[in-house]
Amino acid sequence: MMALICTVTLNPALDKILIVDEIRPGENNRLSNIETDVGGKGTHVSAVLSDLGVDNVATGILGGSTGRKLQRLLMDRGVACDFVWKQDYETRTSYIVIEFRYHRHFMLTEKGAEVDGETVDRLKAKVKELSHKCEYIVFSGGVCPGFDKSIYRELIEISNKNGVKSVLDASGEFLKEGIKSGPYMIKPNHDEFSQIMGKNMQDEREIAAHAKQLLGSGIRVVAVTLDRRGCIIVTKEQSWRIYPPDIHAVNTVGCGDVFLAAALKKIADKNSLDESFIFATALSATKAMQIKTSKFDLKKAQELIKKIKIEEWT
Ligand code: TA6
Repeated sequence: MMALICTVTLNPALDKILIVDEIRPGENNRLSNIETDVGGKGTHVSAVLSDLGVDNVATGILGGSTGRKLQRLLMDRGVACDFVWKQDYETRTSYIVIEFRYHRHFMLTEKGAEVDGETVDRLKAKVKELSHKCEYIVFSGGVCPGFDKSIYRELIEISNKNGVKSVLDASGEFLKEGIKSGPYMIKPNHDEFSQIMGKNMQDEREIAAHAKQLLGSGIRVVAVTLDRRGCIIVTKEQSWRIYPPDIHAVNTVGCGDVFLAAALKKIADKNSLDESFIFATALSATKAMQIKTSKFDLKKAQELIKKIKIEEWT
């Protein structure tokens, strides 16, 4: 099978969204509703890609009944699943608490069960196999215990050898190491970017200038997301500052994954980078208006596109 995009999630999750009116310490806080959704970044990107009509395949490590539930949710969304299954292993659950009254939400994530060397090797072999069959490969999300900090670097090296364009969305040491092998695109948020640069930059022009320095190492696109303030996109030839529309956010968990999936869809369809990231900004804004972590509103995004401001920076 030939898929346009492959996603790799080293520590997938099932998202449980717990909705409560108000959290009162020391009291019995009764939930008004519980929703379940695909979680765990790369898997999340896959679900969004499928909803956008993009043929894609998801891999990573899964196990146990939570793993089976997650795979079911992905398949129901139209994602082709080709996971490495591990015995005596349970895929983790992520909890997102939405406190309605104060428009606040909290994400609580498990660190995930430990993987062994044999599973890591099977995963590397799977990435090698899939990287022959797709155009883009997305490595996204946190890593469970048992992986070396060089894992993304190694997986990107495997992908680069097979000529597939890799995209990295990770943090800390894993991101720092990963960028050494020159992925096509990285999408750090402001905190992650500060971590890799070893400096907390507030000035947006300074962020763009530092992002440009990363381009020398084989990276073609750096997309720094600034939460509710939009994003900065840097390439060798051009840079842009994109400002999002004003919206009423109920749950911003998952916005980064919708942003990445939307941008990739447009890039893969050969749209220009500025157009691709404007669409990504609009679609992720519509995600923030939904309770579920991987839902968005395509029709609303078309309206919001008109409200997005973009500046070209030299
Ligand atoms: O970006 C949102 C999300 O994908 C949630 O759905 C949640 O499961 C979490 O991130 C996992 O992030 P992590 O960095 O722990 O892999």
